[in-house]
Amino acid sequence: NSIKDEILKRLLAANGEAVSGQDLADVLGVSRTAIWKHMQTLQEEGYTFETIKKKGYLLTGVPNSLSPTQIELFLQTEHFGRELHYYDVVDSTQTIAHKLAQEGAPHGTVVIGEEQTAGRGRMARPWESAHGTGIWMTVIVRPDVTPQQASSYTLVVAVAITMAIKTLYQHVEPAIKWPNDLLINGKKCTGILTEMQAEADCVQALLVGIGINANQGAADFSPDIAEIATSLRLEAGEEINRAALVASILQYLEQFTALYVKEGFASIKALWEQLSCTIGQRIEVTTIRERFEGVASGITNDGVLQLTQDDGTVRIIYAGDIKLL
Ligand code: BTX
Repeated sequence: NSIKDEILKRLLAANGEAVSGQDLADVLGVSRTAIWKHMQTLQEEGYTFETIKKKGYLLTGVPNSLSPTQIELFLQTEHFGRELHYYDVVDSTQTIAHKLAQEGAPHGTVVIGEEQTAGRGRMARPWESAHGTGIWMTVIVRPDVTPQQASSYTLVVAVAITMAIKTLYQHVEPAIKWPNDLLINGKKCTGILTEMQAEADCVQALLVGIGINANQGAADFSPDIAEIATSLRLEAGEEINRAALVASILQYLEQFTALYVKEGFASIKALWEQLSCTIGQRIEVTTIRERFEGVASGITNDGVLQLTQDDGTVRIIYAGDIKLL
């Protein structure tokens, strides 16, 4: 709703000053009653105001929510996040995105839930997604690439998220752990789950699930993950504006996706290597079939991990979990 957004923009820009309802009505060309109705809606969304006699509305609090209104305040993309499906509680944003993609949702469509009751990671592992604390979202991407090429897209997403976090929280140092985690000080703060709808040689859609621990405190994680998980707030030492972070991620993602479609993963590889904590490390790899160790020696132009074993043989890893030793 654009009038409501305009009102909100003006209230935010007023920076602690009251804004007169009459002025708002005049500038936006609507009635005082219309303004009042929009203020009611904003209040329902969690914005708080004081009404100051003869002066107008004073904004006293904004919700830390991921409502479209909040995100649009920061959004600078062309496609990503321009169609936004926002829910309070969902089973998994992946499930909803799969359905929307099948129904033809456009490139860049985003699904967000404040809480997931059945959030999932790879291989059906559970992903903890408590209410209002994190960013639980799926982006529907329709890149013009083959299913084989698409396997490196998770790495592109990891780069985009890392860049967004570094831009907004300069003293936080996220590092990418191949293939789909971001660690801060060795603990997991973000996971990425990329699923695909494809035909033999054509990608219909990638469903890019992004889970970011934003405002959890240490006691908010279950005992299962308390030792291995962290949140941005714990690392940055400040409350995280989730809407601003979502907008920044979508902007980097739009940019890097365009580059990736045009020039392939090779064009992002150097940046990935720079942002990763994997290369040069001794690691243990677990695949569905086996477990082995070696030094992560590099990554190919397709995003495949190269591992040098102690006897000098080089193996390539398409999929699996790694542990930094
Ligand atoms: P993964 O398989 O690499 O990691 C899953 C593992 O991470 C779990 O087994 C558990 O040990 C740990 N874990 C679970 N929850 C958390 C958490 N909140 N913080 C840190 N560690 C955790 C990673 O899979 C991919 C996760 C994608 C999640 C997004 S959220 C939006 C979208 N919807 C959905 O259902 N999944 C994706």
